[in-house]
Amino acid sequence: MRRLMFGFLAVLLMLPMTVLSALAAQDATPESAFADLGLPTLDVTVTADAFEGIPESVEAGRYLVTVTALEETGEFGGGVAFIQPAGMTGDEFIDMLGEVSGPPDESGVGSAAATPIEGGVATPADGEGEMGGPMGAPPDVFFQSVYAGGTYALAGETSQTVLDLTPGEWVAWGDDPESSQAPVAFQVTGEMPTDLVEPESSATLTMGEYIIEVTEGEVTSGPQILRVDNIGAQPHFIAGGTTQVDVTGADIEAILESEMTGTPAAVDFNPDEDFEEAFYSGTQSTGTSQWIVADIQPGTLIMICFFPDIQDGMPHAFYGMYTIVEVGE
Ligand SMILES: [Cu+2]
Repeated sequence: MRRLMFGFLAVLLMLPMTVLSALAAQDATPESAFADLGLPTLDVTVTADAFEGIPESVEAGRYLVTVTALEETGEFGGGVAFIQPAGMTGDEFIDMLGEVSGPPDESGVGSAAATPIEGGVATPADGEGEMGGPMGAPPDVFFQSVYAGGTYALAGETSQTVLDLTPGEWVAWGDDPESSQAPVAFQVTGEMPTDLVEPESSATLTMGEYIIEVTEGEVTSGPQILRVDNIGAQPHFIAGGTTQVDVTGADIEAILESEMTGTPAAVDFNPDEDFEEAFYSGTQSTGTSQWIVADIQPGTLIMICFFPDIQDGMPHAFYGMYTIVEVGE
């Protein structure tokens, strides 16, 4: 269940390695649609345990972030996202992450859900929830911090996003307290430029409690730029992928419930086999926008958020934060 808690863990849930190895042959590298915008760039290489290319200091602005995940990131690849910790320095946040994730257990994942955070809101859950096990909300800082977004690439591939880095101290991290890359603190200096250019996008995805909606344009098949806005109060992200199975909301609810109970869902859709990744938009705070590149196969597009809820830590998907869109050829 812990793997439902944060960004990439959620992607792992939906992305079995069989699908990933099939994807590895595909070149989802975006057209250089962003290239003409004249944006400052941030090129980040994700290794097995580190982020390379994060400068100690950058000027505030709208950045074209290009993420390359080395082959050594393994079957799930790697990503980078940006968080401006609230009420603590970048280094303090990084120290806290070390405490939250703790030493890996035998299954290779950490022990976040089992570790109460002093002064935080992570409490032993109110007993066993309806869906099955205890799940306390993560510490306050995860809800109060500013999330600028981020992106994710499969091993050996590259992915791009355009996002805003505002003045202050930021941390580049894996959008997940348990990701294997060491987070990096860096400074963003100066003032936010007032003449920010807006990349052209084919559709706008709007996130809120607990919705993901196509509010402008249309999601089509093929490579495209999607604008992602968060108008909600809580942080949100979107994992998107297509399936050829005619999936309904009831199927998704059944699968989510089966994740909690361990009982297989009686549905035709098997996320372990029938799901092809389209994009991952790293966590964003309210009022932020980012422009991600998505390569979407025709079929049934499922977009879903697993950010833990501020009240009980339950992934937003359990509050209905997913949407299903048919994407034609
Ligand atoms: Cu959400």
